[in-house]
Amino acid sequence: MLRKTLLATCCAAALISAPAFAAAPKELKSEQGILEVTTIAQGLEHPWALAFLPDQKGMLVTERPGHLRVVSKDGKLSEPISGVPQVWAKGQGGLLDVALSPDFKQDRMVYLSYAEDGGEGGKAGTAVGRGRLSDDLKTLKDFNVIFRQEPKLSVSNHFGSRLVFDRDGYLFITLGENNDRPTAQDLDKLQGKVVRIFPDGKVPDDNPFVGQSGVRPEIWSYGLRNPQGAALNPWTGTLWENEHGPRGGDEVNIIERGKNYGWPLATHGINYSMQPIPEAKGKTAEGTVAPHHVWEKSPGVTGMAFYDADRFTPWQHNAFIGALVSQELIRLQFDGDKVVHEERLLGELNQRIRDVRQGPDGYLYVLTDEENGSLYRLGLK
Ligand SMILES: [Ca+2]
Repeated sequence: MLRKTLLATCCAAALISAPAFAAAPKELKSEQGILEVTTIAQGLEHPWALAFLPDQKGMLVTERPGHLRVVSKDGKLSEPISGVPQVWAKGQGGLLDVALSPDFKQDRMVYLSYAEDGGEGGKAGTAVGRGRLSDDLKTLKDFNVIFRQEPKLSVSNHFGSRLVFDRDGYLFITLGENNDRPTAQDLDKLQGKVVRIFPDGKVPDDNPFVGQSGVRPEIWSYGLRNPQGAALNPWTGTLWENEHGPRGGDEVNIIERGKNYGWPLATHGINYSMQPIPEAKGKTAEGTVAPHHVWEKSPGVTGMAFYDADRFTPWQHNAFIGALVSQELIRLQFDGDKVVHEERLLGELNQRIRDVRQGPDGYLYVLTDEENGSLYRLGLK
C-alpha cells in the first residue's frame, strides 16, 4: 500500500515536472539585469541538498523525509534510490546533505548526512555515511557510517549539517548543537562543531585537539549553533560556513583550525522568548572569533554557493545563500573576503530557499523547502 502511494507520488511528480520545464522562464528584476527563473522540477518533498553527477547525468537530490533521487537534466525525477539509511525524519531532522567523493568517477562514492535515531530516549543526532552508487543510478551499495554525533541530544532540531571536501581531500562536517547550547563549548562532545576527517572516517593526526584527554579528536573548530550552510571558497581554498542565530544574529564565518566561534557566549541574537541568551556575555566574548558577516535580523540562512563559472560575468566572485525565513536568495558581493554589498533575490516566489549550487553549465540551481518543493535554474538574460 505504502509502496503504491510512493509510486503514485513519484509518477505524478514526473508528470508535473515535464511540462513545467517547457514553460517560459519567469523574468524577475535584479540589480545585475533580468533574472530568468526556469522551473526544472516540482514535486520534491522538502528537498534539502543537491549534487551534480558528472557526464550530464543530472543531479542527486535529497528529500528530508528520507529519499535520495536522481533528477535528470530535463527535470525527470527517478524513483527513490535504494540502499539509503533509515533517517530520523522529525522536526528539522531527516536526510540532509549529499556530496560526491572528489574521486567519484573512479570510486562512485556518495556521502550523505542525516539525523539518526538514538534509540531509547527519543533523541537523535547527526550521522554521516557513504555508499557506492551503481552505474544504473538505482542503488547505493554497501552504505556504511563513517561519523556519528555521540551522545545524541536532539529532540527535533539543530542537526546542521553540510559536507565539504577541501582541496586536500579532507571531509569537513558542520554540526548543530542539537539545541543544547552549552555543548557547543564542550570539547568532549560533537555538538556545535566543525569536524575534519578522512573520507573513510579516520581522524587525521594533525587535527588541533588530537592527543588531549577528554577532547574529541575529530573537532576542527567549535562554538557553532546550527550551521546549515557551508562551501569551499574557490579563490582561497578556505572553508566558509553560515549558521542560524537565535532571534537575530545569523552569521557567516571563515572556519579556521582550532578556533572558537563563540556560541553561546557571544551572539547578536536573543531567545525567541525575547529574553537574552543566558550564557551570552554580549555580541563579543574574549577568546572567540566574531562573525565575518552578521545579520541583526535573521533571514534564516542555509545552503551556500560561491560563483566561479564563466557564464554570467556579473555574478563572478559573488556568493549566494538560501534564506528560509525571509524566503529569498541572498547575493553577497566581496572586496577580497570582505562583504561589501548584499542583494535579496527571488522574494517574489514566496518560497523557503533551502539550497543553492552552481551547475556545471554555469547556471545556479535552487531548491525550495516546501512540501511540493521545486528545483529552479537561474540565469541572467
Ligand atoms: Ca558566532
